[in-house]
Amino acid sequence: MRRERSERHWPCDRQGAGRRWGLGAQPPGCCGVIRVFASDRHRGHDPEHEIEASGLQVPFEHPGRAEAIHAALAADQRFDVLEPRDAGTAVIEAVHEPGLVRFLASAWQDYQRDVKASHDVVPDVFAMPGLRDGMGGRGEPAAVAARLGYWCYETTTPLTAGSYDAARAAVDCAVAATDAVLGGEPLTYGLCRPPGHHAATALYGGYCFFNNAAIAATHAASAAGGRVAVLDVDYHHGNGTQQIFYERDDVLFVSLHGDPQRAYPYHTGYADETGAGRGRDATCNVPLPAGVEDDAYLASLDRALDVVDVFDPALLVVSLGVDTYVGDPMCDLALTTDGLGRCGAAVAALGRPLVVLQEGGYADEALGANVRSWLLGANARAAVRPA
Ligand code: SP5
Ligand code: ZN
Repeated sequence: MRRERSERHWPCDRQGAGRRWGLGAQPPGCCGVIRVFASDRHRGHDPEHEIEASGLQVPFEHPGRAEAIHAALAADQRFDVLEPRDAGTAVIEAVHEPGLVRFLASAWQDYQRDVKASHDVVPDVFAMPGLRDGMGGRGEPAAVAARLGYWCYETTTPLTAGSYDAARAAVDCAVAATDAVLGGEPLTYGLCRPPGHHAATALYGGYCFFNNAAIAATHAASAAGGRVAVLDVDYHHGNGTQQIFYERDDVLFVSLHGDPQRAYPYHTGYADETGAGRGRDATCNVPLPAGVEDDAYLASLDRALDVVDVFDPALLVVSLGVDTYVGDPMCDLALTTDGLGRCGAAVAALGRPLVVLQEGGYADEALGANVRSWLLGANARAAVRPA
Protein backbone atom coordinates (compact mmCIF):
# COMPACT_ATOMS: atom_id res chain seq x y z
CA MET A 1 0.00 0.00 0.00
CA ARG A 2 1.16 3.47 -0.81
CA ARG A 3 2.14 5.63 2.13
CA GLU A 4 0.84 9.17 2.36
CA ARG A 5 3.84 11.37 1.92
CA SER A 6 4.58 14.11 4.37
CA GLU A 7 3.93 17.57 2.99
CA ARG A 8 6.57 19.90 4.25
CA HIS A 9 6.91 22.78 1.95
CA TRP A 10 4.43 25.24 0.49
CA PRO A 11 4.88 28.21 -1.77
CA CYS A 12 3.47 30.66 0.74
CA ASP A 13 5.85 29.39 3.39
CA ARG A 14 8.93 31.13 2.02
CA GLN A 15 10.08 32.28 5.43
CA GLY A 16 9.88 28.76 6.74
CA ALA A 17 11.84 27.44 3.80
CA GLY A 18 14.52 30.09 4.18
CA ARG A 19 14.91 29.27 7.85
CA ARG A 20 15.22 25.60 7.16
CA TRP A 21 18.15 26.27 4.83
CA GLY A 22 19.66 28.76 7.26
CA LEU A 23 19.91 31.31 4.49
CA GLY A 24 17.66 34.02 5.83
CA ALA A 25 14.01 34.55 5.15
CA GLN A 26 12.70 35.61 1.77
CA PRO A 27 10.17 38.42 1.73
CA PRO A 28 6.74 36.88 1.85
CA GLY A 29 5.17 37.58 -1.50
CA CYS A 30 2.65 36.25 -3.89
CA CYS A 31 3.07 32.64 -4.78
CA GLY A 32 2.64 30.59 -7.85
CA VAL A 33 4.96 32.37 -10.30
CA ILE A 34 7.71 30.00 -11.37
CA ARG A 35 11.18 31.49 -11.80
CA VAL A 36 12.79 30.34 -15.04
CA PHE A 37 16.50 30.86 -15.73
CA ALA A 38 17.43 31.01 -19.41
CA SER A 39 20.27 32.41 -21.52
CA ASP A 40 20.58 33.19 -25.24
CA ARG A 41 24.17 31.98 -25.11
CA HIS A 42 22.94 28.45 -25.80
CA ARG A 43 22.73 29.52 -29.48
CA GLY A 44 26.52 29.31 -29.73
CA HIS A 45 26.26 25.52 -29.70
CA ASP A 46 24.93 24.76 -33.18
CA PRO A 47 26.36 21.66 -34.89
CA GLU A 48 25.57 21.15 -38.59
CA HIS A 49 25.46 17.38 -38.16
CA GLU A 50 25.54 14.64 -35.61
CA ILE A 51 26.99 11.26 -36.48
CA GLU A 52 24.44 8.68 -35.37
CA ALA A 53 23.26 5.27 -36.56
CA SER A 54 26.31 5.13 -38.86
CA GLY A 55 25.41 8.28 -40.74
CA LEU A 56 25.41 12.05 -40.76
CA GLN A 57 22.09 13.54 -39.76
CA VAL A 58 20.57 16.93 -39.01
CA PRO A 59 20.97 17.31 -35.24
CA PHE A 60 18.02 16.37 -33.04
CA GLU A 61 19.63 18.56 -30.39
CA HIS A 62 19.58 22.06 -31.90
CA PRO A 63 19.05 25.69 -30.77
CA GLY A 64 15.37 25.68 -31.80
CA ARG A 65 14.59 23.36 -28.88
CA ALA A 66 15.49 25.92 -26.26
CA GLU A 67 13.91 28.71 -28.32
CA ALA A 68 10.61 26.79 -28.38
CA ILE A 69 10.59 26.21 -24.63
CA HIS A 70 11.60 29.81 -23.96
CA ALA A 71 8.80 31.15 -26.18
CA ALA A 72 6.15 28.98 -24.50
CA LEU A 73 7.15 29.99 -20.97
CA ALA A 74 7.76 33.68 -21.73
CA ALA A 75 4.25 33.95 -23.21
CA ASP A 76 2.67 32.67 -19.99
CA GLN A 77 2.29 35.00 -16.99
CA ARG A 78 2.76 32.13 -14.59
CA PHE A 79 6.48 32.12 -15.47
CA ASP A 80 9.08 34.80 -14.80
CA VAL A 81 12.02 34.39 -17.19
CA LEU A 82 15.34 35.64 -15.79
CA GLU A 83 18.95 35.79 -16.97
CA PRO A 84 21.37 33.85 -14.73
CA ARG A 85 24.57 35.25 -13.23
CA ASP A 86 27.96 33.78 -14.14
CA ALA A 87 28.40 30.84 -11.76
CA GLY A 88 32.14 30.55 -12.44
CA THR A 89 34.10 27.32 -12.88
CA ALA A 90 34.54 26.27 -9.23
CA VAL A 91 31.03 24.76 -9.16
CA ILE A 92 31.90 22.79 -12.32
CA GLU A 93 35.23 21.58 -10.96
CA ALA A 94 33.47 20.37 -7.81
CA VAL A 95 32.02 17.69 -10.13
CA HIS A 96 34.22 17.39 -13.22
CA GLU A 97 37.96 16.96 -13.69
CA PRO A 98 39.54 20.38 -14.18
CA GLY A 99 41.22 18.94 -17.29
CA LEU A 100 37.82 18.50 -18.95
CA VAL A 101 36.97 22.14 -18.34
CA ARG A 102 40.39 23.23 -19.64
CA PHE A 103 39.99 21.05 -22.74
CA LEU A 104 36.50 22.28 -23.61
CA ALA A 105 37.51 25.92 -23.11
CA SER A 106 40.01 25.79 -25.98
CA ALA A 107 39.49 22.57 -27.97
CA TRP A 108 37.54 24.08 -30.87
CA GLN A 109 40.14 26.82 -31.42
CA ASP A 110 43.04 24.36 -30.95
CA TYR A 111 41.52 22.08 -33.55
CA GLN A 112 41.16 24.88 -36.10
CA ARG A 113 44.80 25.80 -35.56
CA ASP A 114 46.35 22.33 -35.49
CA VAL A 115 44.16 20.07 -37.60
CA LYS A 116 41.89 21.87 -40.04
CA ALA A 117 39.15 24.43 -40.27
CA SER A 118 35.91 22.61 -39.62
CA HIS A 119 32.61 23.78 -38.22
CA ASP A 120 31.97 20.62 -36.21
CA VAL A 121 34.76 18.96 -34.26
CA VAL A 122 34.32 15.25 -33.51
CA PRO A 123 36.88 12.66 -32.32
CA ASP A 124 38.03 9.94 -34.67
CA VAL A 125 40.10 7.88 -32.22
CA PHE A 126 38.60 7.02 -28.84
CA ALA A 127 40.91 6.32 -25.89
CA MET A 128 39.29 2.98 -25.06
CA PRO A 129 40.95 1.49 -21.96
CA GLY A 130 41.57 -1.79 -23.85
CA LEU A 131 44.10 -0.04 -26.11
CA ARG A 132 46.53 -0.07 -23.24
CA ASP A 133 45.45 -3.24 -21.46
CA GLY A 134 48.28 -4.41 -19.24
CA MET A 135 50.36 -1.29 -19.93
CA GLY A 136 48.87 1.25 -17.54
CA GLY A 137 47.43 4.58 -18.59
CA ARG A 138 49.44 7.47 -20.02
CA GLY A 139 47.08 10.27 -19.00
CA GLU A 140 45.97 13.10 -21.26
CA PRO A 141 47.80 13.27 -24.56
CA ALA A 142 49.20 16.53 -25.99
CA ALA A 143 47.74 16.72 -29.50
CA VAL A 144 44.21 18.09 -29.78
CA ALA A 145 43.06 15.21 -32.04
CA ALA A 146 44.16 12.74 -29.37
CA ARG A 147 42.72 14.82 -26.53
CA LEU A 148 39.31 14.77 -28.26
CA GLY A 149 39.08 11.01 -27.97
CA TYR A 150 40.38 11.17 -24.40
CA TRP A 151 37.55 13.38 -23.12
CA CYS A 152 34.67 12.42 -25.47
CA TYR A 153 33.07 8.97 -25.69
CA GLU A 154 30.76 9.13 -28.70
CA THR A 155 29.99 10.90 -31.98
CA THR A 156 26.73 12.82 -31.53
CA THR A 157 28.23 15.70 -29.54
CA PRO A 158 30.29 17.90 -31.91
CA LEU A 159 32.10 20.96 -30.61
CA THR A 160 31.36 24.21 -32.41
CA ALA A 161 32.84 27.68 -31.87
CA GLY A 162 30.36 28.58 -29.14
CA SER A 163 29.85 25.18 -27.51
CA TYR A 164 31.94 25.92 -24.43
CA ASP A 165 30.21 29.24 -23.81
CA ALA A 166 26.81 27.59 -24.26
CA ALA A 167 27.74 24.81 -21.84
CA ARG A 168 28.89 27.41 -19.29
CA ALA A 169 25.56 29.24 -19.72
CA ALA A 170 23.63 26.01 -19.09
CA VAL A 171 25.55 25.60 -15.83
CA ASP A 172 24.76 29.22 -14.98
CA CYS A 173 21.03 28.47 -15.44
CA ALA A 174 21.26 25.37 -13.23
CA VAL A 175 23.12 27.13 -10.44
CA ALA A 176 20.83 30.17 -10.52
CA ALA A 177 17.78 27.91 -10.30
CA THR A 178 19.40 26.11 -7.36
CA ASP A 179 20.30 29.33 -5.57
CA ALA A 180 16.71 30.54 -5.93
CA VAL A 181 15.45 27.38 -4.23
CA LEU A 182 18.13 27.66 -1.53
CA GLY A 183 16.79 31.18 -1.01
CA GLY A 184 13.28 29.87 -0.37
CA GLU A 185 11.56 29.38 -3.74
CA PRO A 186 9.60 26.12 -3.74
CA LEU A 187 10.03 25.37 -7.47
CA THR A 188 12.40 26.78 -10.10
CA TYR A 189 13.34 25.78 -13.64
CA GLY A 190 16.66 26.02 -15.45
CA LEU A 191 16.30 26.00 -19.23
CA CYS A 192 19.62 24.23 -19.68
CA ARG A 193 20.93 23.75 -23.21
CA PRO A 194 23.10 21.87 -23.93
CA PRO A 195 21.70 19.24 -21.55
CA GLY A 196 23.91 17.54 -18.98
CA HIS A 197 23.01 14.11 -17.65
CA HIS A 198 25.24 12.06 -19.99
CA ALA A 199 28.39 13.96 -18.94
CA ALA A 200 30.51 12.03 -16.42
CA THR A 201 33.34 13.18 -14.14
CA ALA A 202 35.89 13.06 -16.96
CA LEU A 203 33.86 12.48 -20.14
CA TYR A 204 31.43 14.37 -22.36
CA GLY A 205 28.93 12.95 -24.85
CA GLY A 206 25.22 12.34 -25.46
CA TYR A 207 24.71 16.04 -26.34
CA CYS A 208 26.10 16.90 -22.89
CA PHE A 209 29.30 18.73 -21.88
CA PHE A 210 28.86 19.63 -18.21
CA ASN A 211 26.46 17.77 -15.95
CA ASN A 212 24.09 20.58 -14.98
CA ALA A 213 22.03 18.44 -12.58
CA ALA A 214 25.07 16.98 -10.81
CA ILE A 215 26.56 20.46 -10.48
CA ALA A 216 23.28 21.76 -9.05
CA ALA A 217 22.99 18.84 -6.61
CA THR A 218 26.60 19.16 -5.46
CA HIS A 219 26.24 22.92 -5.07
CA ALA A 220 23.05 22.45 -3.04
CA ALA A 221 24.56 19.72 -0.85
CA SER A 222 27.57 21.84 0.02
CA ALA A 223 25.66 25.13 0.38
CA ALA A 224 23.05 23.68 2.70
CA GLY A 225 24.90 20.69 4.12
CA GLY A 226 21.84 18.53 3.56
CA ARG A 227 20.96 15.41 1.66
CA VAL A 228 19.96 15.93 -1.95
CA ALA A 229 18.24 13.65 -4.44
CA VAL A 230 18.42 13.71 -8.24
CA LEU A 231 15.37 12.30 -9.99
CA ASP A 232 16.09 11.71 -13.68
CA VAL A 233 12.99 11.30 -15.86
CA ASP A 234 14.66 11.82 -19.24
CA TYR A 235 13.99 8.88 -21.59
CA HIS A 236 17.71 8.05 -21.60
CA HIS A 237 19.58 6.79 -18.58
CA GLY A 238 21.54 9.57 -16.86
CA ASN A 239 24.78 7.64 -16.97
CA GLY A 240 26.90 10.69 -16.16
CA THR A 241 24.92 11.63 -13.08
CA GLN A 242 24.94 8.03 -11.91
CA GLN A 243 28.72 7.77 -12.33
CA ILE A 244 29.35 11.05 -10.51
CA PHE A 245 27.34 10.01 -7.45
CA TYR A 246 27.81 6.22 -7.56
CA GLU A 247 30.02 6.10 -4.46
CA ARG A 248 28.40 8.97 -2.55
CA ASP A 249 25.81 8.57 0.19
CA ASP A 250 24.75 12.22 0.46
CA VAL A 251 23.19 12.35 -3.02
CA LEU A 252 20.56 9.84 -4.10
CA PHE A 253 20.21 9.14 -7.82
CA VAL A 254 16.93 7.70 -9.07
CA SER A 255 16.19 7.23 -12.77
CA LEU A 256 13.34 6.00 -14.96
CA HIS A 257 14.38 5.32 -18.56
CA GLY A 258 14.15 3.13 -21.61
CA ASP A 259 15.77 -0.24 -20.86
CA PRO A 260 19.47 -0.07 -21.80
CA GLN A 261 19.07 -3.38 -23.59
CA ARG A 262 17.54 -1.33 -26.40
CA ALA A 263 18.10 2.32 -25.49
CA TYR A 264 21.02 4.75 -25.51
CA PRO A 265 23.46 4.90 -23.66
CA TYR A 266 23.30 1.07 -23.61
CA HIS A 267 26.07 0.42 -21.07
CA THR A 268 24.41 1.71 -17.90
CA GLY A 269 20.98 1.92 -16.30
CA TYR A 270 20.28 -1.71 -15.40
CA ALA A 271 18.19 -2.37 -12.30
CA ASP A 272 21.04 -4.16 -10.55
CA GLU A 273 23.19 -0.99 -10.55
CA THR A 274 22.50 0.27 -7.02
CA GLY A 275 25.64 2.16 -5.97
CA ALA A 276 28.98 1.12 -4.46
CA GLY A 277 31.02 1.70 -1.31
CA ARG A 278 29.45 4.40 0.82
CA GLY A 279 26.99 4.97 -2.04
CA ARG A 280 25.56 1.49 -1.80
CA ASP A 281 21.78 1.64 -2.21
CA ALA A 282 21.90 5.36 -3.10
CA THR A 283 21.34 4.61 -6.81
CA CYS A 284 18.03 3.30 -8.11
CA ASN A 285 17.29 2.41 -11.74
CA VAL A 286 13.89 1.66 -13.23
CA PRO A 287 14.31 0.43 -16.83
CA LEU A 288 11.08 0.58 -18.83
CA PRO A 289 9.79 -1.43 -21.79
CA ALA A 290 8.80 0.27 -25.05
CA GLY A 291 5.34 1.75 -25.38
CA VAL A 292 4.68 2.64 -21.74
CA GLU A 293 1.69 5.02 -21.50
CA ASP A 294 0.67 7.57 -18.84
CA ASP A 295 -0.90 5.28 -16.22
CA ALA A 296 1.84 2.66 -16.26
CA TYR A 297 4.54 5.32 -16.24
CA LEU A 298 2.92 7.07 -13.27
CA ALA A 299 2.81 3.78 -11.38
CA SER A 300 6.58 3.33 -11.91
CA LEU A 301 7.20 6.96 -11.05
CA ASP A 302 5.30 6.51 -7.81
CA ARG A 303 7.56 3.64 -6.77
CA ALA A 304 10.60 5.74 -7.60
CA LEU A 305 9.19 8.60 -5.53
CA ASP A 306 8.83 6.28 -2.55
CA VAL A 307 12.60 5.68 -2.77
CA VAL A 308 13.18 9.44 -2.81
CA ASP A 309 10.84 9.95 0.13
CA VAL A 310 12.60 7.34 2.27
CA PHE A 311 15.96 9.04 1.56
CA ASP A 312 14.41 12.23 2.98
CA PRO A 313 16.28 14.82 0.88
CA ALA A 314 16.10 18.50 1.78
CA LEU A 315 15.93 19.31 -1.92
CA LEU A 316 15.21 17.47 -5.16
CA VAL A 317 16.90 18.15 -8.49
CA VAL A 318 14.81 16.89 -11.42
CA SER A 319 16.52 16.05 -14.71
CA LEU A 320 13.50 16.77 -16.88
CA GLY A 321 13.67 15.19 -20.30
CA VAL A 322 10.42 15.26 -22.21
CA ASP A 323 11.66 12.69 -24.72
CA THR A 324 9.24 10.28 -22.97
CA TYR A 325 6.50 12.02 -25.01
CA VAL A 326 4.48 9.86 -27.40
CA GLY A 327 5.47 12.05 -30.36
CA ASP A 328 9.21 12.08 -29.71
CA PRO A 329 11.08 11.18 -32.92
CA MET A 330 13.97 9.46 -31.11
CA CYS A 331 12.29 7.51 -28.31
CA ASP A 332 9.62 4.87 -27.76
CA LEU A 333 7.63 5.70 -24.64
CA ALA A 334 4.12 7.14 -25.01
CA LEU A 335 3.41 9.85 -22.44
CA THR A 336 0.91 12.56 -23.37
CA THR A 337 1.23 16.28 -22.61
CA ASP A 338 -1.42 15.82 -19.94
CA GLY A 339 0.42 12.80 -18.54
CA LEU A 340 3.59 14.91 -18.20
CA GLY A 341 1.54 17.34 -16.09
CA ARG A 342 0.44 14.46 -13.88
CA CYS A 343 4.12 13.49 -13.49
CA GLY A 344 4.96 17.02 -12.34
CA ALA A 345 2.12 16.89 -9.83
CA ALA A 346 3.25 13.50 -8.51
CA VAL A 347 6.82 14.76 -7.98
CA ALA A 348 5.63 17.96 -6.28
CA ALA A 349 3.43 15.89 -3.95
CA LEU A 350 6.64 14.82 -2.21
CA GLY A 351 6.51 18.25 -0.62
CA ARG A 352 10.21 18.95 -1.25
CA PRO A 353 11.71 22.05 -2.88
CA LEU A 354 12.27 21.32 -6.58
CA VAL A 355 15.02 22.46 -8.94
CA VAL A 356 13.86 21.33 -12.38
CA LEU A 357 16.52 21.31 -15.12
CA GLN A 358 16.02 20.70 -18.83
CA GLU A 359 17.57 17.60 -20.38
CA GLY A 360 16.27 16.05 -23.62
CA GLY A 361 13.07 16.19 -25.67
CA TYR A 362 13.08 16.27 -29.47
CA ALA A 363 9.46 16.68 -30.58
CA ASP A 364 10.10 20.34 -31.36
CA GLU A 365 6.49 21.35 -31.98
CA ALA A 366 5.35 19.95 -28.61
CA LEU A 367 8.37 20.86 -26.46
CA GLY A 368 7.00 24.12 -25.09
CA ALA A 369 3.63 22.63 -24.20
CA ASN A 370 5.23 19.56 -22.62
CA VAL A 371 7.64 21.46 -20.39
CA ARG A 372 4.92 23.94 -19.44
CA SER A 373 2.55 21.10 -18.60
CA TRP A 374 5.08 19.38 -16.32
CA LEU A 375 5.93 22.60 -14.50
CA LEU A 376 2.33 23.74 -14.09
CA GLY A 377 1.39 20.27 -12.84
CA ALA A 378 4.13 20.57 -10.23
CA ASN A 379 3.09 24.09 -9.32
CA ALA A 380 -0.61 23.32 -8.99
CA ARG A 381 0.10 20.41 -6.70
CA ALA A 382 2.58 22.42 -4.62
CA ALA A 383 0.10 25.30 -4.31
CA VAL A 384 -2.56 23.23 -2.57
CA ARG A 385 -2.14 23.85 1.13
CA PRO A 386 -2.66 20.96 3.52
CA ALA A 387 -5.95 21.00 5.43
C1 SP5 B 1 20.01 14.48 -23.30
C2 SP5 B 1 19.58 13.41 -24.24
O1 SP5 B 1 18.39 13.15 -24.38
N1 SP5 B 1 20.55 12.80 -24.94
C3 SP5 B 1 20.21 11.77 -25.84
C4 SP5 B 1 21.34 11.35 -26.71
C5 SP5 B 1 20.91 10.24 -27.62
N2 SP5 B 1 21.74 10.13 -28.76
C6 SP5 B 1 21.66 9.01 -29.62
C7 SP5 B 1 20.35 8.30 -29.60
C8 SP5 B 1 20.32 7.11 -30.53
C9 SP5 B 1 18.90 6.72 -30.83
N3 SP5 B 1 18.81 5.91 -31.99
C10 SP5 B 1 17.45 5.59 -32.37
C11 SP5 B 1 17.03 6.37 -33.61
C12 SP5 B 1 15.56 6.20 -33.88
N4 SP5 B 1 15.20 6.97 -35.05
ZN1 ZN C 1 17.12 11.89 -23.42
